[in-house]
Amino acid sequence: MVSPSTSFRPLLAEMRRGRYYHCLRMIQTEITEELKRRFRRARRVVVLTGAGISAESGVPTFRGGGGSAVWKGFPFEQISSADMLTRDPALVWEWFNYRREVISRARPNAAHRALADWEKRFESFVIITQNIDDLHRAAGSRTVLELHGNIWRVRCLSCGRVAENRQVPLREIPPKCACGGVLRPDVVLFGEALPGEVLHRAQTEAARGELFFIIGTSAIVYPAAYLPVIARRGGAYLIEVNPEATPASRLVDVTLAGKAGEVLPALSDA
Ligand code: BV8
Ligand code: ZN
Repeated sequence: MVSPSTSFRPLLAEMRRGRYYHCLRMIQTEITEELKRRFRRARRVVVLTGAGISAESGVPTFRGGGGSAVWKGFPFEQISSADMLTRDPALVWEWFNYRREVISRARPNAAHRALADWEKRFESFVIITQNIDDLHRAAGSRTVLELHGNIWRVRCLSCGRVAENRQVPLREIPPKCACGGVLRPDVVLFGEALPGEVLHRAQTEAARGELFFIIGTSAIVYPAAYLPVIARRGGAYLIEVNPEATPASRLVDVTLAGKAGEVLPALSDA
C-alpha cells in the first residue's frame, strides 16, 4: 500500500519544478499494484466529486490556492446563502446568471468522461457530486446524486413548482413562474438543509462502497465532507485525487497528487 508520505514528496518536488509530465509518469508508476488489483477486483465503487473536477472544463473553483472565491466583493459562501437570497434575491440571481453563462460554455473534460466509462465497468457505481454544473450527466454518467442541486433547475417560491430553465442570459431577474411567483435557483445554498432523501442515499452508498474516490474537493463543506468518514467506517479503500492536500488527505489510503483530467484516464489505462 502506498502511504501518502512515500508517494507524495517526490511528486510534489516534481510539481514544484513544473515537470507535470514527469510527475504524471511518476503517478502512473505510483498507481500501485495494490490500487490496480483493487480497481480490477472491485464490485462497488463510489465517487465524491467537487468543483475541482470541473476546473479543466473552465468552471472556476471556489477555493484552492488559499482564498475563497469573491464575486463583486462578496465571498461566495455569503452570496450563495439563504440569508442573501432573502435579503437581495436580485443580487443572488445576478451571481447565478453569471455562473450560468460560464457553465453554459463548459463541456465535460477527460475526468468526467473517465467516470462515465467507469460506470459500465463495475457492478455498482455511484457518483455523489457537490457540483451543480450538470457536467457528469452531460458526460453520460447516469447514477449521479446531486447533493447541492442543479444550476439548470428553478423552483417557485409561491407554488413550489420545479422546472428546467436554460435561458442564458436570463430574460428577467429575478425570473418569474407561470403562476406569477418569483423563482429561485433549485440549489442548496449555505445555511439550507440538503435534500433529505439524496443525502440519505449518499450516506448509504458511502457506507457500502469498496472503493471510495474523493476527487477535486477541498473537503470543507458539510455535510458532504463527512462522507469520506462514513466510507472509512464502512471499510472502504479511500483514494484522493487532488493537486493539493485537504482535510480528507489524512483519511485516505492513496493520494494521487494531480489533475483529475490527467490522473483518472491514467488510472483507467492502468
Ligand atoms: C447545512 C450550491 C444545516 C450553491 C453549495 C458556519 C456557519 C454557517 C454554516 C456552517 C458553518 N460551519 C459549517 C456550516 C455548514 C455549511 C458549511 O459546511 N460551511 C463551510 C464553508 C464551513 N454547510 C451548509 O450550510 C450546508 N447546509 O449545513 O445545513 C441545516 C440543517 C437543517 C436546517 C437548515 C440548515 C449547505 C452546504 C451546501 C452549500 N452549497 N453549492 C452554489 O454552488 O452556489 S457548496 C459549494 O461548495 C459548491 O457546491 C462546491 O462544490 C462546494 C464545496 O466546494 P468544493 O466542491 O470542494 O470546491 P472548492 O473550490 O472548495 O475546492 C476545489 C478543490 O479542487 C480544491 O481542493 C483544489 O485543490 C482541487 N482542484 C483544483 N483543480 C483540480 C482540482 N482537483 C482535481 N483536478 C483539478 N484539475
Ligand atoms: Zn409558481
